[in-house]
Order: sequence, then C-alpha cells, then structure tokens
Amino acid sequence: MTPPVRVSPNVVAALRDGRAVVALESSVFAQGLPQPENREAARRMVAAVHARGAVPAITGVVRGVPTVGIEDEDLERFLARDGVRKISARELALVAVTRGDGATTVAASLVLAHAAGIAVFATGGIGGVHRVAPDLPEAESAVRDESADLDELSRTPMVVVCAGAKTILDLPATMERLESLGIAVVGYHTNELPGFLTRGTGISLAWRLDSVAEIAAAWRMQGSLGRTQSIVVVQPPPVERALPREMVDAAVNRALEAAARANVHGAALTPWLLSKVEQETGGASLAANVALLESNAALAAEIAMEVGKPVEIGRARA
Ligand code: PSU
Ligand code: MN
Repeated sequence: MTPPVRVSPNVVAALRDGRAVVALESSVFAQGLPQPENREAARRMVAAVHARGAVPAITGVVRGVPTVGIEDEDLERFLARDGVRKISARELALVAVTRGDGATTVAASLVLAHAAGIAVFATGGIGGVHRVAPDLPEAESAVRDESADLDELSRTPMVVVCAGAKTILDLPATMERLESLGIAVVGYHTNELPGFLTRGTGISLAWRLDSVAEIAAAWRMQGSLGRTQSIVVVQPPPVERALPREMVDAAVNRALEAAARANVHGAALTPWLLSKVEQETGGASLAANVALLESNAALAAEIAMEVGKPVEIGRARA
C-alpha cells in the first residue's frame, strides 16, 4: 500500500528525474521561530537549496493531508502561526483524520520525507534529552522529557544535517541515547559536537568527514547494510553569528528555571525554552538560529547533489 502522502508536482518531477531534493521541517517555522524571522528563515533555507541546484520540500500536514512540498498559499498559514499545531510522528494520523494543519517536527518530517523517497533532510538542531534546572529541589527525581526525534532517527534512513542538538538540552545524555539507538553522529569540518547556537560544546566526536562525497557514500553504504538509522551530520553555526558559550549557558539556565516555575511540559517545552533564550540573549539567539538554518540547508543540498551520483568511494577492489 502506498502511503497517503501528497507530494507537490515540482517535487514529484524532481524525484522522477533523479534530481536532488532536500526535505525541510515546518515546526521550526510555525513554533520554533517568531514572526517575521520565521519567514526570513524559510526564504533563506529555500533559496540556499535552490542555489546549489537542489529542490526544497517543506513537509507538514495541510488541512489533513500529509504533504511533502507545502505550497505558497498553505505555507502562509504556517508562517502566520495561525491554528497550526506542532505535530510529532505519533500525531500524524490524528491531525490527518481531524483535517487540521500540522507543523511537523523532525520526527514527523522524517516519516513524510522517507515515504516520499527523499534521502536528505535539514533542520536547526535535533531534539534530545531535556535538562532540568540544576538548582531545583526536584532536579533529581524529575521525569525528563525526551524528544521523539531520537526514536524516529533510529528507524528512518536519512541524512540529517543540523548544528547538533538544541542548546537547551542535556547534550551528554542526548549523545548517549544517540549511541544506544545506533545513530551515527558525524562532524563536518569539526571534531567537536556543535552546540546549536555555539560553535563548540567540549564534547568530542568519534567521526569526522570533510567531504560531501564521503557523506553521501556513507549513507548509501548504510542502506546496503540494511541499517535503518539516519546519519546525523553536524556542522557549527556560521562563525559571524555564533554565540559565546557563557552567554548561552547563562541564558539557558535562566530559561530552565523559568520553565520549571511556569510548569511548562510536553510539546510546549521546546518552543517555550527557545523563545525564553531569545529574550535572555536580546535576540542574538534568533539571528544565530536563522543563520544556522540557512547554512544547514545549504550543506544538505550539497549532500543531496552527491547522493544520486555513482559510488566512487569505498568500492570493493577486485
Ligand atoms: N530546531 C530549531 N528550532 C526548532 C526545532 C528544531 O532550530 O523549533 C523543533 C524541531 O521541529 C524539533 C522540535 O523536532 O523542535 C523538537 O521538539 P520536542 O523537543 O518537543 O520533540
Ligand atoms: Mn517532548
């Protein structure tokens, strides 16, 4: 049975002709970023993909229809952040039958992009294991929120380009989960896990690949081995927009304490923390977020252009 996913005509044509396609999520536009920066981010990501010769495909649920390649008129509702719910993978069927608009997280976007036959996806930062405010009395016993992005990455073969996991998260715990789930994390021109808004985190990466051809070849090899997991490719945010670690750490700590006091949980937590960090950094995190989304879309497009090419690296020798 073919999955009931609507693929826009330009994306259908690109896939049919074997052209490079990059999938993009929509929750970052409808929940992750405020107006008007969400529009700016969408415009710059789409332009960055086109500029490298690939075709962008924004995923989401449009009036109940799971969609790959959201078209302009529909995208307007997502950018207006008007009655559009944040949707993770488990909610795809629910928003579909209730005919709602759903902005898809990384988890839900992977499901749709994979169903459409797309191999490469770009986002800002993946979800992961959340932290608790360090000074709270309940810090030890609190139930930790963990993004469904991790599980979905473990069962969807895709190249996922990001700037690491979002700074608001517990990064060592997130790296441990990625390891347990069999999800490779590869640095592109870096030996260190980037911190989404910061260039570094002090966490070393076991693997680094500096050429898009090698990344594309690794993805193909992954498929040949029958692995189901995504390969997460991380690159630091652009140097001119990246923030110092002390600034981000202080802002995140204050945001976590405020979230605990305000009792924010569940799907609301990530967008809430992101907007608190934005206030705490006087908008600097917003500029960094938009810049890294654009550079991740650009790298994803370069990888997508390589994915379709014949294999040169690692070919068995006679
Ligand atoms: N990256 C960003 N901004 C975002 C997100 C990622 O730069 O808003 C979104 C993605 O959609 C990601 C989601 O999948 O946050 C994670 O939410 P949660 O922790 O509730 O799974
Ligand atoms: Mn959650």
